[in-house]
Amino acid sequence: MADMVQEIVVAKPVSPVQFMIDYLAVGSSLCQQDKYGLSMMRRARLMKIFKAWDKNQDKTVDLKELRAFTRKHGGNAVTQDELKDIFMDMDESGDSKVDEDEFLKFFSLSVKRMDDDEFEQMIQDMLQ
Ligand SMILES: [Ca+2]
Repeated sequence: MADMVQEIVVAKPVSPVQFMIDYLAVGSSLCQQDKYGLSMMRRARLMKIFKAWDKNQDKTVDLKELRAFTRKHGGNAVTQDELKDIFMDMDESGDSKVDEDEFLKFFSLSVKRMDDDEFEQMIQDMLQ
């Protein structure tokens, strides 16, 4: 416990509560958070999705790739217009490409209030 408190003081995580939960669940190294408050564990899981989207592996996702992915994964839940809106939300720099940073920033907001079960369920749903 003293170790954990020590690490919080040193690491100053964006989400201290999540940090504590992760610390107890997965240990010291995987609970470290990036600047968006994502733990290394969540970050790694999200990057799996990013890689699944990034079909041509150029480390960015364009709208075509996102479309192809949602189509393949039964993405009738969102319309083309909605998908474009989501894409534009992610594409902060407006260069029609979503890079890892933009992707992680976007998802860090959506997953902030999820507990680990909800988070894992979302990942599973998206990778199905
Ligand atoms: Ca790409």
